[in-house]
Amino acid sequence: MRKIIHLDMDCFYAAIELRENPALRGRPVAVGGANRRGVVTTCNYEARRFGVRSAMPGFEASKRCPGLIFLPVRFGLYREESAKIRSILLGYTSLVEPVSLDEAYLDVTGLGRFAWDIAKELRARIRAATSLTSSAGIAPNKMLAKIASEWRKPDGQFAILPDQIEEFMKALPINKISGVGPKNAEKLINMGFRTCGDLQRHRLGEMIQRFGRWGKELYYLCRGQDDRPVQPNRTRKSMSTERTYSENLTSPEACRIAIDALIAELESDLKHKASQRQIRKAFVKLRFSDFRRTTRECVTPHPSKELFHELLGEAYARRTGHVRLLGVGVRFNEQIEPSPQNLMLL
Ligand code: TTP
Ligand code: MG
Repeated sequence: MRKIIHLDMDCFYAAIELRENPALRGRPVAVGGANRRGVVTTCNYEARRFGVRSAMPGFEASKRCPGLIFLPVRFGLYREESAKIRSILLGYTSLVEPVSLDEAYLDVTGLGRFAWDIAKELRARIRAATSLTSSAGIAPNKMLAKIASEWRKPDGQFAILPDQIEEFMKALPINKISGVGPKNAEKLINMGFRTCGDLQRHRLGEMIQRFGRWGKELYYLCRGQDDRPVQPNRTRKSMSTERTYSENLTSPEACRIAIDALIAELESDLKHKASQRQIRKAFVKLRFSDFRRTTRECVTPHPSKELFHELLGEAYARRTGHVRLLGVGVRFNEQIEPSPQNLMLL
């Protein structure tokens, strides 16, 4: 049985900005979203009380919360704080997997201490070093640890013990499962699945029949089973861009037009973030409105736009239907030495 901690900083960007501008404490504050087209990256609890949320356009946020104070985003500063936090975590174990600037998984199985105490201690250290509060979830796997870290937010921690999992999962709403976003959640609910307990009533074969390959993942996740390892210092194995469309793409032509924007984005990312890496394969990924997914890939050191179009054509021919997600990407050759930058995602 593993012991996993999921650590998540509270209102991360906003908390840093408030530390830097203490005069704003107690007032509703959003980071980002000040200009016409921008969105709020995050906000403090005072603003959340008015219904302001991450990814909300600025105009919507100020409608909901008239006195809202918008601050500019300062990624450099957030990265510095993130690096301090990361080094505190690495003081406990090298099995640290950063997920974003403010979030990481730790596998503390082998440390011979109560995970609860480790979480308490590392949160106190983070607070001492940065004056920022964080929350932690403790559980036998990543999915449950992440769910648990939200439970006592802000500045708290919660553990899900092995013998509580069965009971806990039965009542858990399906949108808490890893990989079930708002749209999939809505569809599942329309199909009569509201809780993980509802999903558990179906056998593995039925799940696969209904949801394709994803059905297999769901089968285990809805039972609270998740054996994904904590992956430290991960060097990128691949790079991709993908988009979920609010209106399904209903023809090969619509897919071709949409994929060009993704290819351009991928090219720019490759140039800026992976210019030294050798490409081994290119792939195209499709997800259909009925949950089916398909991927086509081929070996190539230099993927061209024409090649992606070809892969798209093949993928589309395999299963025709309404496409709700398109992705393009590349897989890299193994890298021998992980560079220091790889320690820090972003
Ligand atoms: P979260 O952990 O999702 O949010 P949070 O830390 O601000 O708040 P909470 O207390 O609920 O954990 O995301 C971490 C940071 O990532 C957040 O401070 C800003 C950034 N972010 C975005 O830029 N866009 C987004 O849509 C989200 C969700 C987060
Ligand atoms: Mg957070």
